[in-house]
Amino acid sequence: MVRMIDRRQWLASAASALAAPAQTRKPNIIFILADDLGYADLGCTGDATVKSPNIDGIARDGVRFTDFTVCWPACTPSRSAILTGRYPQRNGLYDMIRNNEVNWKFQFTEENYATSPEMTLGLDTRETTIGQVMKSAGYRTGVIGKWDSGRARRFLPLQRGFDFFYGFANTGIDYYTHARYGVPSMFRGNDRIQEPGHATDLFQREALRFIREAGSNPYFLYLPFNAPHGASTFDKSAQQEEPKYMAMYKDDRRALYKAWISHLDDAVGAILAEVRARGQENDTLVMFSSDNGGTGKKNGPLRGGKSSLWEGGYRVPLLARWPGQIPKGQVTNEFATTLELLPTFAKAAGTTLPKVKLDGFDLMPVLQGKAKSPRTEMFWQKQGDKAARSGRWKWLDSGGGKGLFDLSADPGETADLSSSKPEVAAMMQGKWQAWRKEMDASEPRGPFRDY
Ligand SMILES: [Ca+2]
Repeated sequence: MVRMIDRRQWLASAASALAAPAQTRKPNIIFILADDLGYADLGCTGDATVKSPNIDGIARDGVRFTDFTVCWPACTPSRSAILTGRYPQRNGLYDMIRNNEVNWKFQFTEENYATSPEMTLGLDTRETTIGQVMKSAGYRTGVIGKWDSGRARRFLPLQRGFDFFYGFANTGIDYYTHARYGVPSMFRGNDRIQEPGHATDLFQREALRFIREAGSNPYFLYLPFNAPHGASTFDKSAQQEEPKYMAMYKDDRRALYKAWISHLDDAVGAILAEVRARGQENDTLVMFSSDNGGTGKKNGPLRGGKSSLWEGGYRVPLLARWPGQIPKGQVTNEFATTLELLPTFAKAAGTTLPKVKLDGFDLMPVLQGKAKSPRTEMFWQKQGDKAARSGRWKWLDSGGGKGLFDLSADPGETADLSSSKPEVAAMMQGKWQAWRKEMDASEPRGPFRDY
């Protein structure tokens, strides 16, 4: 008797063979974040005196954005948006976790640090982090470097969706002592540790360890280096960089800053080499950015720097590389923000998004040069300072200046058009107020809003 093939079964298997030609491996994702690296302070973004060949290589092998912004012009809130995919004003961490006493050269003891804001404040535990999203997709997840989202145990990475944490939880340390104004601040997992070494070298070592330990499991590595941020120490004469990096910038007014960048670049090179040596290059999406603009009154062609809502305060480099997926050597002026990172990573991992209001979208088609960015608008608030972007228009109302600017013609924000185009200025102010209303209507989150 001839065995009849079940036709429905045959059709189903033929269809699935067509629909899924090969079970593609979930990509590893390494997101490298520099701290206070300015828009134009890499070789590939315009400063030929800065030696950053490995970071430049990410751009050469992939795509570089010229119009990419963070959500806040300084550390903590900028990172909260990366971790949650939500505006800082929505996730609740919309100002710094930073003890004011440090401004007065206050030397902390363990006892008075324990009850200070740097110890007690953190990203609201009701927020879903990118670590939770990637872990639920089967990824091994790690944070190496500057967490800056809460120092009490319930706020530390191991309690926030990450399998691995090596780094510090507050907003800055000394590169060698790893203390923050007298308080030892380096962690492995939930435990504070003290060991010798330059922070950049230690973070490199731990990144290599994390990659090796992941084995064949897909991994998500969030790698926020503290370089090239200034050292958080009162002893301004204390050494903060290795002589070999300082020697690269003899007689340069910004020698230490540039030495920090070149040291960071070597660490990036070692990590990329490890990925290559393990045969993971084509299975790994590598992205690089900065948490806010560089310090100073200008950032290359951009006006303003860290802490300001001029473009120089929040426009940063974004580089992305994924061989075979992202074409080489692209430079794009498509507009995008860090709000796009969580949806992009989740989509690349093939997982679903958390069931909360997210403020970004999957950026991959833009990274691949296949699509225009859907982002046309963006809003910022830092205390009383407000800014809005819509298309080419930038509106700003801040203690450091105000006006309306056409970024397509005037990226340096030199010509205030608010009196010649009052209707546009009014429209932009209205958009900002509507956004603020939406933030006020969202469910309150700590630590600053009443919840
Ligand atoms: Ca920063």
